[in-house]
Amino acid sequence: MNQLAVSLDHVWDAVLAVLPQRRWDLDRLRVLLQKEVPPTVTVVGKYNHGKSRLLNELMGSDIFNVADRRETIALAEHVHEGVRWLDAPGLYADVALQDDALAREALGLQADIRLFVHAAKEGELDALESSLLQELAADHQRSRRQTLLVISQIDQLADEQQQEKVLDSIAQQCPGCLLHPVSSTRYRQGRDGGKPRMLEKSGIAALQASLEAALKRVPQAREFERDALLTELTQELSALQQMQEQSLHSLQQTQKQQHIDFVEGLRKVLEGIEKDLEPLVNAAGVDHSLVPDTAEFGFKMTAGKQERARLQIAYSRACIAINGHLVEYGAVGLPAAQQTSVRSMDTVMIAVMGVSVKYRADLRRIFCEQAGRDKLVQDFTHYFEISEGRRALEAQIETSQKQLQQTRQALEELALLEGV
Ligand SMILES: Nc1nc2c(ncn2[C@@H]2O[C@H](COP(=O)(O)OP(=O)(O)OP(=O)(O)O)[C@@H](O)[C@H]2O)c(=O)[nH]1
Ligand SMILES: [Mg+2]
Repeated sequence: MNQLAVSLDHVWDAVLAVLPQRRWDLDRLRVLLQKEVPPTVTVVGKYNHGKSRLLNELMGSDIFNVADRRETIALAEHVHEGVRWLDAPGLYADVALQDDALAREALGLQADIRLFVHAAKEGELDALESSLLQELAADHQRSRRQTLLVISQIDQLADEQQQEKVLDSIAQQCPGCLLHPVSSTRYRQGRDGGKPRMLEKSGIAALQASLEAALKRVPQAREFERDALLTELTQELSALQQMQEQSLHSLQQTQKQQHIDFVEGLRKVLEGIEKDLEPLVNAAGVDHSLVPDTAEFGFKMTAGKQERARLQIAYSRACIAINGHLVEYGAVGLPAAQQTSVRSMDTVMIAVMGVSVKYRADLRRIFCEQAGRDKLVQDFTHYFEISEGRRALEAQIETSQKQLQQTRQALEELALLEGV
């Protein structure tokens, strides 16, 4: 494998990974970059329209198989006097779709010049031929690849008048096309039998002249096509890169902003809780909640019971406020690894706050001191960061980064082809 082939493989892999839908163009580009490939002429048309035979006459030797049935079923090539002649199966043979694929490979991938062959006895082009011809004309705009329209087997028409009629109707079907009426049979008879009149009537000389002119344009056309493909691919990759950069940036912004919003929101909730608890935890006088009830009070209400109930209600309110914030940010449940067999315990609230009863000193320490609040923010933020939504966002960012990296790589690789 030579140096170019090795680096081409890298370029292919890199660009194809990002633009798989461009496989065809990449393959064509590869052909164009292999400068040792001679200008390539192929035939396209329906089966039995005389394609193989025409190539043989143009080359001056019977290289390709000719038969009065569907004959050519594989691509065959022959290099003759600096031209690569490529015989292809007839299109729309409908017996084997594979034939069509091969014909299209010759047409789309390999050929610089296409001889579109249509047998005169068929009269007008049919719908499939017309649309293919249009496709090739559109391709010419893009790639500068040339198509010569050949009307073959004209000897099978009754007379000149009928020939005029057929040519006229085909000319109407594709305005602006130069038609090349030919007869391989007349050419062979004229050549072998030394009949100049027959040779002239074969139309082969005129086709050869057109073909020679087209062959002269091939180097220029190849250069144009190569540059056009490189430009198209580069532009597509650049546009993709820009889009991916924007979407990555916006994902990262979202990630950052969500974090800020979660922390700031939580701090606000905690400030509210602190205000709510202040009078309770700093109340003057005896802390009745710490005075245990004895059996003598039975079911009677005591100052201790009342105080403990007040504390419990205030604590519940605090937890409800915090939980509201957690719900808003989707950070309620524990990650799978931390889940227990008791589902009701698998909440971030319980993981952070525990289940122990809280007294004044606990509430003061937890909610009314900076260190307590900082600890809560730290703990809840930890669970927020490993919540499902945050993880998914992180994964999305990672994927975006990888995709962007691939696109950048593809652009770098493609740039290596400039000036090759
Ligand atoms: N009368 C006449 N017959 C021709 C001419 N050119 C080809 N034929 C005959 O038409 C038949 C088909 O020719 P091929 O060249 O094999 O046709 P093809 O288009 O390559 O056919 P596939 O390979 O099946 O797609 C053969 O019998 C040829 O001898 C021509 O100019 N005049
Ligand atoms: Mg053939």
